[in-house]
Amino acid sequence: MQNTLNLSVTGMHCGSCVRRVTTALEAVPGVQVQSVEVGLAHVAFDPDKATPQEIAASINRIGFQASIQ
Ligand code: 9UX
Repeated sequence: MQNTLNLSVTGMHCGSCVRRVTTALEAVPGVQVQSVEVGLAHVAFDPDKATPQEIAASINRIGFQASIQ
């Protein structure tokens, strides 16, 4: 079962940020990155493996501020 999650992300300003956020999200078990652009991330995830809060935390941990939409 896959759920989807949209996150708004502040602190992103360039393509390097996009790569950093993508890498952080891909490291979370159960998460599949659908798209990341400056300010926004869209992922699919297995709710048995990850929670929206954990997914947001993976972004916050590297210095951005993610908000669950
Ligand atoms: Mo771009 Mo992002 O100059 O963490 S790398 S703003």
